[in-house]
Amino acid sequence: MASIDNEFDYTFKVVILGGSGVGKTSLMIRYADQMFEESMFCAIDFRIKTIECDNERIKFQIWDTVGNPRFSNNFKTYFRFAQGIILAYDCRSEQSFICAKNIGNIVNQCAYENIVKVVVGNKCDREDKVVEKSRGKEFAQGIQAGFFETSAKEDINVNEVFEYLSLEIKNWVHLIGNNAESLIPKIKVKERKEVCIQ
Ligand SMILES: Nc1nc2c(ncn2[C@@H]2O[C@H](COP(=O)(O)OP(=O)(O)OP(=O)(O)O)[C@@H](O)[C@H]2O)c(=O)[nH]1
Ligand SMILES: [Mg+2]
Repeated sequence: MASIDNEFDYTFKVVILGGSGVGKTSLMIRYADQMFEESMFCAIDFRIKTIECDNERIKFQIWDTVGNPRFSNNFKTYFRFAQGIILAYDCRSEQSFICAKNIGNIVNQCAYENIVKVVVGNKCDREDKVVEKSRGKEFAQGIQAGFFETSAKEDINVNEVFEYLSLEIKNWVHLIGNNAESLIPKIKVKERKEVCIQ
């Protein structure tokens, strides 16, 4: 749940989902550590990043996931407690776009109704793009998500993704009250259905 502790006005949990190799870990590391490495291996892990937004202190707890579909059941566990989801695909891979759409369906069926979603077309620094921006936007609109093309490598739009999440999550927190306790009963979990990822 979105929670409030003594040092921060809010703690927001955000999960990064998407197919294998789309750059989930790279996006998390770029945002939290301001770094990019060509080759890194990282199993499910999280990073903390704190920011100020409209004079309020926000602590992001950012969860990375592994893109391999074998772990698909695991990531459902992650977004059940998250306030925000980043759904990433690789602009150069049609397959990763299809995978993001499948995951988007699962999110819409299983996650909290007011979860804030943002679709991210990563690796936009590359010229060999196969998924046009307009298709990414259309997909995002269809699942009521924000949309950005990003590059973890060149640091394009990564901060903007998290700014979007912080503003949108804060909006609904303000709508339903600042008391963390009061959030719990007001967040509805939609009916769960099993959906095959591939
Ligand atoms: N050109 C370019 N390469 C990127 C970008 N983001 C990630 N990569 C590269 O893509 C590869 C995969 O990146 P990861 O961050 O490991 O991808 P992942 O989604 O975490 O992969 P899994 O954990 O295996 O699911 C690595 O070689 C990265 O260096 C980007 O924005 N631009
Ligand atoms: Mg990874």
